[in-house]
Amino acid sequence: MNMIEGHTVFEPAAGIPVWDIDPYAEDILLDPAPYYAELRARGPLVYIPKWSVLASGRYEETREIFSDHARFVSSRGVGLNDFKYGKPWRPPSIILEVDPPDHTKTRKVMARALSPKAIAGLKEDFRTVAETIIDQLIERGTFEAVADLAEAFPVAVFPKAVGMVDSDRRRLVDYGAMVFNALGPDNKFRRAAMDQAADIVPWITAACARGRLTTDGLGALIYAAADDGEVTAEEAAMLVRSFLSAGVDTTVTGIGSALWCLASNPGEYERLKADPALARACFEEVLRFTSPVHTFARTANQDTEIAGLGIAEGSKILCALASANLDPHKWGDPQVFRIDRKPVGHMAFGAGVHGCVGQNLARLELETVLTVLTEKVDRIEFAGEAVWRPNNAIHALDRLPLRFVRK
Ligand code: OVV
Repeated sequence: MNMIEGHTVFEPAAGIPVWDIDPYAEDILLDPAPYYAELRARGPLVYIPKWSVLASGRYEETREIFSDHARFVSSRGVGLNDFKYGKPWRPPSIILEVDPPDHTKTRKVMARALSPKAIAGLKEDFRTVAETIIDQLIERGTFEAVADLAEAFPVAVFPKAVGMVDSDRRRLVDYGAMVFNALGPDNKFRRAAMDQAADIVPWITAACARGRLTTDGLGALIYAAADDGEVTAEEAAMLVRSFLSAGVDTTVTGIGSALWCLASNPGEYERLKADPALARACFEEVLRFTSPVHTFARTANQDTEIAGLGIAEGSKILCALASANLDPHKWGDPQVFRIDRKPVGHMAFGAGVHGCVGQNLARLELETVLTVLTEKVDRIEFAGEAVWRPNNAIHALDRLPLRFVRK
């Protein structure tokens, strides 16, 4: 069989434009908006010969693909590699890289551990930590917001919420980057991330063991489901691994991007200060506008079609969630960051049965940070140039020099 990047090579059906581009090129990962605009303009689907994949960047079709877990499966991997043909770099996630009915069981256990009730208990601690960190940053005046706030806050609250005895900021952040870079081709970003696997993966695996978790955290809720026979003890460890895969880099990126949006749009920060109840809506708009997870793939599990265009079984489809979130047909003025837009239906958390199971926790983190900012910080100003960090699946800042002017 003719393979590329771990999946079968296929020819595009009639009517699908061929586009000679590499969506994983560094310049595109750093500044993807022009790529998204052209992707949407070329059609509902394009064929990219460089990696023999289809790509979807319009809102409607991207949503259709994501909403149909039977035709467009996750069990063959949500990156370029097709798990049907090759061994994945790590044992597949038993919630991300799986389809119903297997998915239904693990999703239920995770959804319970991340329920509004479970999350509500974290509120006070999140606020205390946010106040402490932000007070220190105000004292310092200028600081590097990726390390000093976007990473510092989740790494202070999230491992503790999970109940981790071992917490290692660098390894947790880099594991997230590894999981997301692994979804792309074997390019320099994936290789650089994978170089750290020998150090990080055993550490992550050990940290998920029941004996390395407190009895009162989210991790303990997962192991309680093992005691009840809903999942095995091995599956419980795998689900705790999913917390660490999906819960760190994503929220780090969300906080960094929120600060970048507000520093770039001081008028919107003024509106947030005037009405802090908009913190949650502001976060949803940050997600729509910046889409931390820019791309997830699906695999066609049968011959099918989208928008009348043929899709052969085994086709990998890059679903550019970030592009769907910037589609003018859906959003009217997508290039405008407006904290009261309330972008219902944005794709940043995905859609369908795989829609982000941790979104309530992500919202609590961001709502807390944004609320504390409005209480203490009068102005958020750039103190240098924002620099983005290329990643095959995440659109994140590398450095964000800021100044907080106290209220
Ligand atoms: C990158 C990512 C997102 C969601 C879930 C997981 C990973 C997982 O490992 O379960």
